[in-house]
Amino acid sequence: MKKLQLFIDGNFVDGKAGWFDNVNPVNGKIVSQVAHANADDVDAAVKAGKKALEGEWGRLSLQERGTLLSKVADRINERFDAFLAAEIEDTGKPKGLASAIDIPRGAANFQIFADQARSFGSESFMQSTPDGKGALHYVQRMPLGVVGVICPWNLPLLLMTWKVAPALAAGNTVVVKPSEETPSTATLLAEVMSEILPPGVFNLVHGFGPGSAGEAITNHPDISAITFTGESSTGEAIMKRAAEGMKAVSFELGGKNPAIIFADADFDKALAGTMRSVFANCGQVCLCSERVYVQRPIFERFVAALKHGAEKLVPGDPYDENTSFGPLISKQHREKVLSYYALALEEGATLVSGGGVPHFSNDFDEGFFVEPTIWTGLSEDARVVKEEIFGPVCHIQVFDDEDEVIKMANNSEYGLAAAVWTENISRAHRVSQQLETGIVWVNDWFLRDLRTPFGGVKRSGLGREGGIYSLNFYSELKNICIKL
Ligand code: NAD
Ligand code: 6OD
Repeated sequence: MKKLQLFIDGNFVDGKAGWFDNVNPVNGKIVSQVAHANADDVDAAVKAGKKALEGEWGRLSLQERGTLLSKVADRINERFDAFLAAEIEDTGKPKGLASAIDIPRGAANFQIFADQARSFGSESFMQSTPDGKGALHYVQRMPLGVVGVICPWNLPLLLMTWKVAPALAAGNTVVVKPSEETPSTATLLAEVMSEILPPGVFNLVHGFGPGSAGEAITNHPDISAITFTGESSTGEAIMKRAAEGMKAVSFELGGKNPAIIFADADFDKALAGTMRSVFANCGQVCLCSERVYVQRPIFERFVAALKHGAEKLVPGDPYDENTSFGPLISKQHREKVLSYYALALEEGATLVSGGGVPHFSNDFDEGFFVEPTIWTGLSEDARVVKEEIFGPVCHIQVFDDEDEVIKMANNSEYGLAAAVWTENISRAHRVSQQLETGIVWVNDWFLRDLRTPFGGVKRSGLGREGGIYSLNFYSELKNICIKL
């Protein structure tokens, strides 16, 4: 059985809390044993991070750090197939998806922040003074220190590197905890880091949240900042702990995202885009649309077309090119999603499609698959319409006019992303500007430019990451004033 170790101070080591199982969601089989870190392991990782800040790493110029991060990007690309296999084994996602999104973004995240590090400038201000000689102020960007990076399981490499790369570009060291469900690509990344970075700059601890490595990171007095992606309630728990010691936090949290399809949309493009935004990665993307609003003249046609699309999705072997639909991440998550399938019917939904589990007559029956599921007919107050399910689901609601749909879209405790489909450019601007979300896509979904601010409002997050916004979070600014 494969063993995945911790990586602390440049060494692969066992965890002091023993081992836990890593399960393949395609068939429920255990594929590796993972070293379980306790608070002492986390403490060793933090100490290594502090030591590295005082050593060679702390003395590198931005340009030199940029060069090292470029090498990390290159190495991920060179080991593409190993990363791909590891991501597929942990998540069961189709090979086409992982090779188009997860692994390339893992490399791209390092490349963009390598480029940013190389081109990083700093502001200066000239001040006039009573003696007429003036003063020059300039801004120095300093690292925060040791940054705790806590990650989810849905896009494991993508979301981990999205935070590790800018943290390192800004000169910090990191203690990373991937999700307990997806430890493999993080372990491969540690192998890459061991070839390129000084010991202690990248430290990896495996484990769970409460009472385990995650909580130990949030409690550690020498962690300066925590960057976290995951559920909103976990973000709230982390924030309470981070208050002690005044740790900076950056949170990318849950969503209950609306997709709004106007009757003037390009129907086929809106349909294809909504198929992706509802069902991509089995609905396990924080940006997925679980609330779909369709304008009355095209409502019936759109519902029928989405049903047709959902029923053509093929679940199964991630390596089979015909497979377009993977499993949910775990047995526990499947139970949660299936509980919403039952709840939707209790709440009076009309089941348009799915609602059950697919059958295979092979060991995939032991995996964590569910059917893509569409409902209509619920009120906006139904729990299924309000709560994040994080599965391949949507409820489709009819609407008549802009004001009505904006009100419904904004009637959520979340505010991460929205998709708007219309061919009317004025409407596109008008509606986008009124939506209470961190991101609005018009006539597309999950189209990313890594320089743009990414994050959510309300319970969907705190702060923005991406390009300079990431570097602002991961650096401490110092004003130096030189009296001339
Ligand atoms: P989760 O909150 O259960 O776990 C995320 C990570 O936090 C894991 O590594 C877990 O071990 C750790 N953790 C859990 N409790 C902790 C605690 N008390 N202290 C410290 N660490 C703790 O989330 P998940 O189930 O892994 O991911 C799915 C959720 O993530 C969904 O809600 C989804 O919307 C959200 N998400 C958001 C974004 C975004 O960009 N906004 C991106 C991806 C996922
Ligand atoms: O694309 C990104 O940078 C990003 N943070 C995506 C988040 C996806 C959520 O599951």
